Amino acid sequence: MTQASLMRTLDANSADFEQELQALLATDLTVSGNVNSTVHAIIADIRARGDAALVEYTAKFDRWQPSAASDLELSKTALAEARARISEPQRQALEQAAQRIHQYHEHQKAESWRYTEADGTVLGQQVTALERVGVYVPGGKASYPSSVLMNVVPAKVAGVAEVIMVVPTPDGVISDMVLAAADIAGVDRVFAVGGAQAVAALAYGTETVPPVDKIVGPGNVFVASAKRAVFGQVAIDMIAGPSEILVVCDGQTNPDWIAMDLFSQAEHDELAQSILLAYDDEYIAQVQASIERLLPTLDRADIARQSLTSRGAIIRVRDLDQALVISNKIAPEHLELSVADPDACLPKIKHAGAIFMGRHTPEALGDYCAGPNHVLPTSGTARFSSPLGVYDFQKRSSIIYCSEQGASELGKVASVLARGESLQAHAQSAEYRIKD
Ligand code: HSO
Ligand code: ZN
Repeated sequence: MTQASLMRTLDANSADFEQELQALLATDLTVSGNVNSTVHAIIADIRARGDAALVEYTAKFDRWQPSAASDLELSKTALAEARARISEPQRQALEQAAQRIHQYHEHQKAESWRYTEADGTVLGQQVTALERVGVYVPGGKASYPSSVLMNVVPAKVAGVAEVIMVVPTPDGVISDMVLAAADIAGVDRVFAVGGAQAVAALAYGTETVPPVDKIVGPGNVFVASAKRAVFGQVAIDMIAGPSEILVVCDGQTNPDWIAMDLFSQAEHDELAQSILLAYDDEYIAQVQASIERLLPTLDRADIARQSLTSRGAIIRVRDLDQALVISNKIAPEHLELSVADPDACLPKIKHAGAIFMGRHTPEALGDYCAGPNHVLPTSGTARFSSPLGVYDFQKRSSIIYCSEQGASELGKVASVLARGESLQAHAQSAEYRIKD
């Protein structure tokens, strides 16, 4: 491992690479006991005192005093006004992104299905939408209008009847772009509340905030801890870890492009992780030079530098095949295949949240407007989970409709199994339907 350049360089063929890789990927996401106990107290208080507690926490944590709980809700007019206030290019970009995200997610809709057996028995699956969903939108530095679109649009495409958005308004201030995005995405109601108190209000309901069936959307440690605590009362989406990008490059992409792609994750936060896999020493040196030259030009250079030096890496691999093996071990949230023939790589990719194919597909396009969702599995969880999508807002009911003859035949099977389990009523219930 060399430390001369800003990002550490690892050699995939060195003896201690496996250990180095494990150390690189290690994240400590344990939440302090203090956070959890604060969150549990807030949830209990919201359950006990409803709106009164919600107003008090908002005054305390967001530093503005609602005169009544009804002040917490933003009117439809307020959303429309925010949409009118933003610039024309901003409005058009949000509308275009929303339209493309909508179109992509239309393809994900699961349809109900059924089939009929020879004896007339019908079996199937009926798909229904969740009725009411809560979307948490963070305030402050991670308040992204694009995330409003990414969380709300799939819910709407699924057919969720009511989408309730909560967003903290520190010092009473709220972003017009966030409100405009909410309006464009079709949010039904918006409450200016945040933190664990907002999650508790969505989970259990207060006099003003209606209880929802599922809560989605990113948040700080308090929000994440609250989502974990209310799971079971409501469904939740995955709890996102820091953002990651893995770039695999064949050495033919402009090194400035690769440097900027790595920065695009690194600028999110100090814990974000950007990794490059490449196999040509000369090319690696060129990317390092681009990084050194371009990093100081970023507004968020400090955050990006911290992320790249503490969690970033350039890994020298033997060839493309070795790069893909390592990529599967990492199971990255975002995988950029900056190579001549990304289609040839695709069958070898087993785990990745989103795959960006070829030199002309930077992750940033997927973050905003390509169409697929930017809420993706992080920290290696792409091994077993998928991007947020329409299917996260749908559920399935099984359909069983026996014909007389079908019930008679199945009754015999069920009877034997039920008696084997010593469940007499089950057996007799089935046997009553057996025709002699
Ligand atoms: N890259 C982030 C999403 C995002 N990027 C929002 C810009 N705005 C998710 O990993
Ligand atoms: Zn991003």
